[in-house]
Amino acid sequence: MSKLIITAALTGAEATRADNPAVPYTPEEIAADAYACWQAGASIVHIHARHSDGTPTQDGDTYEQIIKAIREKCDVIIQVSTGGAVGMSPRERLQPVYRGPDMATLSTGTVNFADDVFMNTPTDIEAFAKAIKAQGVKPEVEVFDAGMINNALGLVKKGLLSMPLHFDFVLGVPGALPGTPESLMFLRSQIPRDCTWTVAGIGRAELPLGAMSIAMGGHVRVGLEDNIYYRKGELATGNRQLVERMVRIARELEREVATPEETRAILNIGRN
Ligand code: KMH
Ligand code: ZN
Repeated sequence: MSKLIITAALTGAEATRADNPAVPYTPEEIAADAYACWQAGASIVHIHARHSDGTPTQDGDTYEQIIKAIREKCDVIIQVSTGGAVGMSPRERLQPVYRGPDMATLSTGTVNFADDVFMNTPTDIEAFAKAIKAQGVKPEVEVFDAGMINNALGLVKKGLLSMPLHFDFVLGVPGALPGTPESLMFLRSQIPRDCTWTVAGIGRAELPLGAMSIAMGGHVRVGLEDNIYYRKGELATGNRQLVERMVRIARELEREVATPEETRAILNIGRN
């Protein structure tokens, strides 16, 4: 097994401080959390931006501030969201790709998202893949439903994505694949063997699916974007606490945690 890549999904677009007061909003708060998670063992941070009132934004200048503030502190790998928030236009969503991140997410299908629809038309997916490739940014394919794997492999055939792909199985979004071991086993069975994968369990699925992935040789994503609780009825004190728990589980399972440099080698970052 390779060393374990831990991604910290710091902010997201959905959870607010009314849900958990530790959700970071400003570039300074996001950078401070990125640094704390890097110190704890995360080698990638997945970034969304917010206005100071907490509403989500894909504004390029705000992302640039976040990226600069993080890079001043540490060498953690910076992955920007191109998902943004439900209802944003594709043009709006793509802005951070042009601000010098190491990685960017690419959702390869449309999916129900609680009471909303997270729209990703075939035309838009291709445009996103082209932009990510043109910027020399490493894509992470976000899989909320099984058909999204085939859609990504179709983009490889068209020359818009390069193998080996790196997948993120996002499991437990209401309206999408449930956060169960069966979902994870199935998705893992559907990707080519040389591809890498991580799992983002939503809500209460974060802990069991993370532990399962560590044992299976996958990678793991945790953070307040996906889950605001430490355990049932107890809010997480912050992103760092969720990363620290995964590091402890990895140690118990005798899986070493990758540094950012090791993660760059595992994911071929900078070679796309
Ligand atoms: N906020 C979700 C609608 C991503 O970051 O690429 C989409 C999302 C995926 O979070
Ligand atoms: Zn996200």
